[in-house]
Amino acid sequence: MAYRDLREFVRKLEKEGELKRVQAEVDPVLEITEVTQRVARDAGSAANSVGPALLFEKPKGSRVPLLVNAFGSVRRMELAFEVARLDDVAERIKGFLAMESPQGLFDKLKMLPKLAELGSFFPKSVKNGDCKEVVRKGVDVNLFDFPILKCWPQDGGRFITFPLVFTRNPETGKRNVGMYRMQVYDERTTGMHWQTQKHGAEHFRRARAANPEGRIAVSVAIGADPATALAGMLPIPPDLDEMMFAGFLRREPVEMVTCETNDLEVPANAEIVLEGYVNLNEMRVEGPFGDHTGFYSLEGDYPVFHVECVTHKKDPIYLTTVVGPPPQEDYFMGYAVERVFLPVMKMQYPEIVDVAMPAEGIFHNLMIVAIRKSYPGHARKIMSAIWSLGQAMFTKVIVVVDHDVDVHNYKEVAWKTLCALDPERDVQFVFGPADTLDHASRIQDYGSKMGLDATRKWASEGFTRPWPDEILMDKDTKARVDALWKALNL
Ligand SMILES: Cc1cc2nc3c(=O)[nH]c(=O)nc-3n(C[C@H](O)[C@H](O)[C@H](O)COP(=O)(O)O)c2cc1C
Ligand SMILES: [Mn+2]
Repeated sequence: MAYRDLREFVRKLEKEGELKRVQAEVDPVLEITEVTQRVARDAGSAANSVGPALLFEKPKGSRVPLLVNAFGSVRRMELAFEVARLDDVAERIKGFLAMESPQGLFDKLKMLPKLAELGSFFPKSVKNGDCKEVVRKGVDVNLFDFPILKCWPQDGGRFITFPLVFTRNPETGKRNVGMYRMQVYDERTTGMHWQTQKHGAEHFRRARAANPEGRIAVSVAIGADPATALAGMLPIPPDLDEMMFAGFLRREPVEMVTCETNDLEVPANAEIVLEGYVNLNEMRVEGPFGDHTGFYSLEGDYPVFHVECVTHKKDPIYLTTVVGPPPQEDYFMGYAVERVFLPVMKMQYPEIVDVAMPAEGIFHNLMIVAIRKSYPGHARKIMSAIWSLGQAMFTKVIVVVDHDVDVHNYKEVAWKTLCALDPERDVQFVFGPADTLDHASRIQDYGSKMGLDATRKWASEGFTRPWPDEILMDKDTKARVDALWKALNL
């Protein structure tokens, strides 16, 4: 059974010893970040041994409790998706990808249950939802009712960090949901941090091209059942509905309810919903914001979201996250994405054996890819493939290694990569889109990338010297020493 809503997930986390309640009053301005840093980060960076989720019951200045670090470990991501291992989600995706076009009647019959299952993930419209237990409109709207964090000292203000931003493609009418931070300017206005390559930004651009003086409806849900809450950050293709994907993840359709003041739909189980619009001719300075790079992202001009109506549960929980020096909570979200989408990558590029995005590479700065190399130039072909694959386009450095390198063992990767390189020969530079948060690129959103071909070089690639074997002890000697081992008394 899928989680009904966020609070059911909170109860689950508590039962599993994955959540602590904080009863003392703590200020959402900086203090909650500092507490979260001490709990979540001092527990060490080992993937499975980080601190618990925190439910702040008395954020200073608000009556709404605040949940942070809810997804800050591999275990909690597994609980969120209700699987024993993240690979189980990948296996399910693989099952669907393996559905080849049916050849005959028998094949068609075999596919029916899967197709029915697929159909059952589509979002379902419902008449009413808990998210509307309280409705406030116009001057009764006050974002400061909620314990919105100011995360870091130089932040430009308070930021909503875990929103689901709903818009419709003005041309196709298709829904998009993205997680884009929102800087609170006043009681009823926020920024809308649509980075230029993201789907929300595309909706904005298309609407503006059609009618520069118009506006676009936007609704924002904060806090929902875990699969739905996480769906906003999934790097899936444009016009593929994130709510459908959430339904797939939770194995139950997401129930959607129409907003009070615009025609967008939002998850009925949302804790809090902000309804409003973005003017297509209005931009405002957004930032700085202490970002997941571990540095402040600089000020920039972004669209402005006007909130006309707030709806929420009677006793809502405010879901948020803190980004900052890696690893933070978002590392575990990214790690789950890496695991879950690996089969999709492999389907398109079967030569890919495994990929890793180390926390220190903050997703887009470093991807290590192991391939089964089959032909000359294969490593460079994979680099090009990754640079053209959805949001992997942002990858600043790609390291391609042979299939026998464990990409998750960074020591092995560093050692074997450095040994395999003839730098002038094996480094590939290209230009292309850069992540908006990359502060080193000469121009925002555009910069260079580097690929390292750290595979064994072949004669067919112009390498005529012999390539040495890796040093490994032979089996027989190992067996003899195993037999001797006790007697050696070491
Ligand atoms: C905690 C967190 C905060 C994020 N903030 C932003 C943001 O402010 N702007 C942005 O464009 N993307 C942000 N992202 C990344 C997007 O959510 C992600 O790229 C997503 O796939 C965008 O959805 P879209 O592909 O439908 O545009 C954030 C991701 C996380 C996990
Ligand atoms: Mn999207």
